[in-house]
Amino acid sequence: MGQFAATRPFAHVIQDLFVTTEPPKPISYNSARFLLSAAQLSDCPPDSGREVAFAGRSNAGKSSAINCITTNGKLARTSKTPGRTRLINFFSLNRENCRLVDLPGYGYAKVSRDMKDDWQQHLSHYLTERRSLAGLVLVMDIRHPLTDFDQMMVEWCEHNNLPLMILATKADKLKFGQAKTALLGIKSALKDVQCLQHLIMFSATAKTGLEDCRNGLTQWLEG
Ligand SMILES: Nc1nc2c(ncn2[C@@H]2O[C@H](COP(=O)(O)OP(=O)(O)OP(=O)(O)O)[C@@H](O)[C@H]2O)c(=O)[nH]1
Ligand SMILES: [Mg+2]
Repeated sequence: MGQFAATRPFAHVIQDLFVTTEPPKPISYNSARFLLSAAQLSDCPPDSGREVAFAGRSNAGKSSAINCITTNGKLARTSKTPGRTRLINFFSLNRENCRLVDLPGYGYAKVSRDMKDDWQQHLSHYLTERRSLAGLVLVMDIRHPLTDFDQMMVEWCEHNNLPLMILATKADKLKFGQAKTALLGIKSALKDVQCLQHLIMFSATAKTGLEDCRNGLTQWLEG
């Protein structure tokens, strides 16, 4: 004991015993990097930590929303052609084991029935089995909100107690008053939905709602 005690005050030794790790860094969305693409659940990264998945109709603007949030226009591939994102794409963040997930869009008509069934099966497998899923971001075009599929997703979240955020996106396509009315319509239609934690008017091009969206994601990812 002699030598150690002689060079370090006792109070510091005690302090070191309790202060073992530094507090984690705040999440920075600019840090997002492509991690991997998965065709099915077994290809996904290990199911630990926390991730937030973006779901919604084909062409709704999921990949564009992810690119806007991460300030990286090239991160998630976007396209005018619906059905672009066919795999589950994972993006890592600067916090260990925190991920954003771009899900394949649903409701894309121009693919074969078999392919559709295949995607839907992978999607529902992911949603039901993934334990690290901390919340779902449902992206819908503010001009065409709450399609049958969207409502199914809302009901699914409600049934499974999964926190839900809705991004009513492409708000730049409407006048502000029209966008506000559309948002109120969604709010009123979903007034009894308990799992809905954030309903945000969004635009990837105008960056509307970006800070609210990031704050909601951080709340879920930091737990
Ligand atoms: N004006 C405007 N266009 C947008 C916005 N978000 C997306 N878009 C456009 O909508 C189209 C589809 O966007 P994506 O982000 O590829 O849509 P997605 O939901 O990822 O589509 P899938 O991968 O096919 O499921 C692209 O042409 C985008 O540029 C937005 O906020 N405003
Ligand atoms: Mg996409």
